[in-house]
Amino acid sequence: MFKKIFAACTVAALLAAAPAAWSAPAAARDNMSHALAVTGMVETPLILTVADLRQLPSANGGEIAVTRHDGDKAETIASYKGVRLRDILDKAVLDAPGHNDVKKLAIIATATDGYAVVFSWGELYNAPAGEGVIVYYEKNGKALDDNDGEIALISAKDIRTGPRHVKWLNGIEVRKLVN
Ligand SMILES: Nc1nc2c(c(=O)[nH]1)N[C@H]1C(S)=C(S)[C@@H](COP(=O)(O)O)O[C@H]1N2
Ligand SMILES: [Mo]
Repeated sequence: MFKKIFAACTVAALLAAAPAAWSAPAAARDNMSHALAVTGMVETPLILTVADLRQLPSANGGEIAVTRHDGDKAETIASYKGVRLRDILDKAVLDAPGHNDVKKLAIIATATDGYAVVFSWGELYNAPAGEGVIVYYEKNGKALDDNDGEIALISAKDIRTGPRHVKWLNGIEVRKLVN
């Protein structure tokens, strides 16, 4: 089930990458994300593990190329399975009581290595892009490995899908940019 954030130590314990018992050669291993924290302007902050994400309505995607900003192809994903970012935000309930509050919200997706990308309420809820913004936990029919796991995000309708492809996703922060 979904847990509210009651103690900072719980957050720290869940989000910290577990130290490898033996010296890991791959840097990617240390970046593994074990949970997704939904924080900021939400009524119910959440910490979601892959097991929690599996309980939300799933959104699946077919073949997609991950292209870098210069057009080079980083990888081709055959299929992926996850949850629409919108559905996660709806679970947490946006804290925006005023008629115009939602329009001032930025939604920031962060990763364990410090990478971060920005979305707006407008594009997630009121533009074609929102349909394709998916937090995923399976790629090509399998759980995500060290290279981008356990949780990642893709914005499938972006022109170049690389920049907002977030590997090792561990945070969704909702921030009100304007008072
Ligand atoms: N966590 C994280 N995700 C990331 C990045 C990163 O540095 N950290 N780089 C992004 C960029 S700029 C691109 S183009 C794609 C593909 O990058 P790659 O070539 O390193 O796989 O991953 C994206 N996701
Ligand atoms: Mo990139």
